[in-house]
Amino acid sequence: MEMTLRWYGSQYDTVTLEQIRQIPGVKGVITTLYYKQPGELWTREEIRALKDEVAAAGMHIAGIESVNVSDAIKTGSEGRDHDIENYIKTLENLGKEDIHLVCYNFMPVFDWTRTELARKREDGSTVLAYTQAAVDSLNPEKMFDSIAGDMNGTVMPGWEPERMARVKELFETYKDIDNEKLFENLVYFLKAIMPVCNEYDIKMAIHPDDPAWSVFGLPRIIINKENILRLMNAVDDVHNGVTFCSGSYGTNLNNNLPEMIRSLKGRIHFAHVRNLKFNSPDDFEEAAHLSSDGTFDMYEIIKALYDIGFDGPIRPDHGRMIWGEVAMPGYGLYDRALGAAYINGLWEAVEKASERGI
Ligand code: DNO
Repeated sequence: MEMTLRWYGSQYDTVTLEQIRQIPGVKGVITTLYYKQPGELWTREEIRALKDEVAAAGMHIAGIESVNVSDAIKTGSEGRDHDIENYIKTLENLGKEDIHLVCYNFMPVFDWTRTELARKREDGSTVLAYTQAAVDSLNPEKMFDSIAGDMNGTVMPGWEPERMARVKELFETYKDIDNEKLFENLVYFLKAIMPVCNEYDIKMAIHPDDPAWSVFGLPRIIINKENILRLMNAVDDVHNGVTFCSGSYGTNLNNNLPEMIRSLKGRIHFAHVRNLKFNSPDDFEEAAHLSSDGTFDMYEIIKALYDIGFDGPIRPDHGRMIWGEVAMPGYGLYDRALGAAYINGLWEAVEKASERGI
């Protein structure tokens, strides 16, 4: 595996490349052209400028998170083929710039959903949290307003104000889309892009839906072992792969994370590793990465990744806000750096134990 950190670009991120470079073991960043709209073409020049900026700080781009998929592609409506054309050209340009991993999602309307961005914990840190009761009592159009005040002046992925201003219209667009239709549209998209992925060896890595159940009655198709394996089989090409996100699949306590990892051998191209602490099955918060702070056995997650021979980028995921840092919720420097150090430690222990036959 390669330890990495997500970075949103110098205009958007409170964390600098210079800081990231000092986290032990991190030489790669996971980044994006954050200003690009879904469906827009990424030029080679823009990609190269980003690459040069990262290289000037002594690092490299280990993957893109995300090249976002447009609503026309997700809903299979007018403009889909045009947007797929742009997606293909973008992948070609990434490939020519020697970038071979792309994370994306196929979630309707909202990317990941949390109901609190700054829940205070006993130790004074604040974390992202979710309660089903809060979602159930909320008008989806008010979702953005209800959390916008806690974004610390940042633009959160999937929660861009321009996008949120169109929430009502977006709901309308998805009104005839059920799980099967959404799945079909995803397969259509993947089949269209596989040739360029093969030509440039670009590994597509779908991010699971978060939380792993339907919110506001919207369809959800990447939430468990059964449906991720169905997708792997529907487009049976190594370039159709997975971002294994423990914090997203883990929102459903019925998902056995190490077992899921083992079932996806050869198809996990990217891993997001974080812990959750469940107060009840309907109320969870994003704990520190440490096993004992949350509900998951992080050792077993890392061991499963090690055992299947996972060799892609891994990144600590949402961190707590600690030590007075003011940053994008979940994406501060300090707790993610602690997460990286912890995951590195687990990996080293698992690797050495295995090499020594322990
Ligand atoms: C949240 C992230 C997601 C993820 C996208 C991938 O913090 O994990 O926004 O990047 O779903 O396209």
